[in-house]
Parts: sequence; structure tokens; C-alpha cells
Amino acid sequence: MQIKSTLTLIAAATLLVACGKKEEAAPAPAAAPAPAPVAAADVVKIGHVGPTSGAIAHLGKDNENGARMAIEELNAAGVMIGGKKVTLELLAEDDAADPKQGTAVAQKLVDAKVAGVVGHLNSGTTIPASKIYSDAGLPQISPSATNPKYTRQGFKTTFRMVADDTQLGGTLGKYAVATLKGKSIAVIDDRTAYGQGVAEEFSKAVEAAGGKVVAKEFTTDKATDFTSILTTIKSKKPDVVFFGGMDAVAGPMLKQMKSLAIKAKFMGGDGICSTELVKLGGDAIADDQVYCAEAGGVEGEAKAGMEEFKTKFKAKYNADVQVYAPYVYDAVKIMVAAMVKADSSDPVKYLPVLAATADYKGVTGPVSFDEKGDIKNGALTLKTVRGGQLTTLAVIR
Ligand code: ABU
Repeated sequence: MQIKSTLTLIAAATLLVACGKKEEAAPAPAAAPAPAPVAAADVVKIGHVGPTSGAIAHLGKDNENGARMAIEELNAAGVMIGGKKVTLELLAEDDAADPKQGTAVAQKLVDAKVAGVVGHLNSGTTIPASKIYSDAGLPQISPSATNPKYTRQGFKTTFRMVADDTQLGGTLGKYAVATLKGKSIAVIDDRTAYGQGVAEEFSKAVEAAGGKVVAKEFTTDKATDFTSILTTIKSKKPDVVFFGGMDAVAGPMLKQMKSLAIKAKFMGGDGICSTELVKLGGDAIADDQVYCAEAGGVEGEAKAGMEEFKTKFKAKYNADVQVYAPYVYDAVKIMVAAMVKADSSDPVKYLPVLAATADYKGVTGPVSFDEKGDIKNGALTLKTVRGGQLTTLAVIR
């Protein structure tokens, strides 16, 4: 547009000179061509979505920081796509862990013409948003949504960095019976896509291992008072209480268990396996009372990369990693690596390359995707709280 209007002025001036009206027609200095704007193709936009407001904003910010760190490192190193250096731009959105807000921001990112999306954090937002990204042909990598349905909708655009609830609930259910020697087990869920799903998988595995589910209760992801369901559960004298939900609910629940003198072990999936849980539960958490599993993990030599990431993250953000930041960091780098390999940020061109990601060496370990977009050979890291710290017990595959 600027070039076109400048040419018009020059043409007009030339015409006026020919007519002997040079003084009247000379273009003002302000009309000199402005520096050419950066061409749109030189900026590659990558979307990130997590709940950066609400009860689990600490988890959403953790994820967003992981994405930002990856983008900054990539820009500093220089990314060449299509024969030129590109600038990666992070478009970070807040879905507040709310499915409706999740679809609204998904559409906003599609309209903003992002090349791909890393997110969302919650299964309850990731699943409905995935239809919007799929319809737009946009690759989506969730670093943390564990409900199996996400990658089982027949979409070619969905990828997941972590193990799913079948693996999580199944492993934890077996552990509750075989290792913690739980015979009678109470199960609570928060009615979200994640909480309900992981609780169902846990219950199935408990029964399969010979344990008995003596109570099934539910709450919500916004509840703060659990007196009624915990009183019901206390009357059943369970050895173990499993909670399918997030740390923001589990922390107060643990405090109320202590007030009601419920001494059962407390278990949950990756949603409670955060540094924040330890703070929220405080002295209501006894050593070796709480067990949880992160839906990924590193062993052996791969541990050094994860430790290095955690140190860098702490130095940069003055905060410990909650759970998923390393998975987001790897997801962004994997997405960009596929663009570089395809030599294009056009989703049509780089999507098949992303799907063929094989043995990418990330800080979360080697990453390859199966035909559904799930991580191949995903790990779980079983943890307990000991001495006020999340402590790793085992990495299980
Ligand atoms: N995987 C636990 C937290 C995220 C989710 O809703 O799946």
C-alpha cells in the first residue's frame, strides 16, 4: 500500500513537472517512503492456552512460562524457515479452565492465524477446543490433558506429550492395592473430564487388583467445603482416599481430612502432583500419606536435562516448576522443529512432519507420537510427600 501510494505521488510529480508546475507539485518530505514493514511471513505465531486466572492459575502460568522460555531460546538461537530467519511470536490466552472460554479463545487463535497451538492444560477445555483446531487444520499439542478421548476423536491435528488417564488411573489403582495394601478404598471426583475419567480408571484397577471401592463421592472443581462427603467417607473406614481432580481442591480437602481425623492415605493423579499441593496442604500432610503420579518422567542420563531445565526455570521466573512447564517447553520446540524440517510454517506442510516426530530428545525424555498423536511409551513418575517435599519413588512405564 505504501509503495503504491509513493509511486502515485512520483507519477503525479512527473506529470506536473512536464506541465511546468514543479513548485506547486513537489512532494513534501513527509511523503518519503517509510521503512518497509516486516513482512507477515517473517513472523510465525504460536498459540498457547492455559488457565492463567482462577483457582489453578499457578498451573496455567507455569505452562505459559514454559512456552515463553522455549520461544525466547529459539528466537535467540535463530530459526530459519523457507530460506529466511523468522521471529516466533507467542500468543498466550487464558481459558480459566472453563470449557466455554476454552472454545472462545481457540477460535480467537484460529482467527489470529497462528501456525499451531500448544495447550490447553485441562482435558475439559482441550477436548472441545480440539474440534475448532481440527476444523482449521491447526496442529495442537496438549502438554497435560490426560483424558483419553482427546486423541481418540479421529482428528489428525491432536498430539499429547504425556501418558493418559487409563495409564494413570490403572497404575495408581494397582499401587493402592498391591503396594499400599489398601483393602477398602474411597473415591472422590470433581466431575470434570479429567477428574471423573481418572477416578473411573482408578476404580476399575482397584477392583481388578482385588480391592474394594467402599464409597464413591463427588464434588466440583470450585468447591471449598468437603465436610459432608468426608463425613460419609469416614463412616466407611477406608484405607485409601483417591481424589480425581486438581491441587487447588485437594489441598483444602487434605486439611479437612485432618480436622475430621481421617488418617487414610490420600492419592491422586498428575492434577495434584504439584509443588503447590505441598503448600496448600501444609501440615495436614503427614510424611508418606499422599501419593500421586506425574504423567511423564525421566530416568538415567535423561534426568540431567530435566534438572538443568528446572534450574534455568527457577533462575528466570523465581518459581519452582509446578508440573507441566517442561512438557510445554518441549512441545513448543517439537512444533518448531517440525516447521524447520518441513521448511514451512504452513500447517498443511508441517503437520505430517510433526506426526512423524521420532525420538526427539527433549527435557522430558525421548518423544515420538503414535498414530493417534499420543506419546509412545509414556512414563509415569510416582511421588509421595516427605519432609514437606514432593519425593520421587519410581518411574514406571
Ligand atoms: N491431567 C491433569 C490435569 C489436566 C487435565 O485436565 O487433564
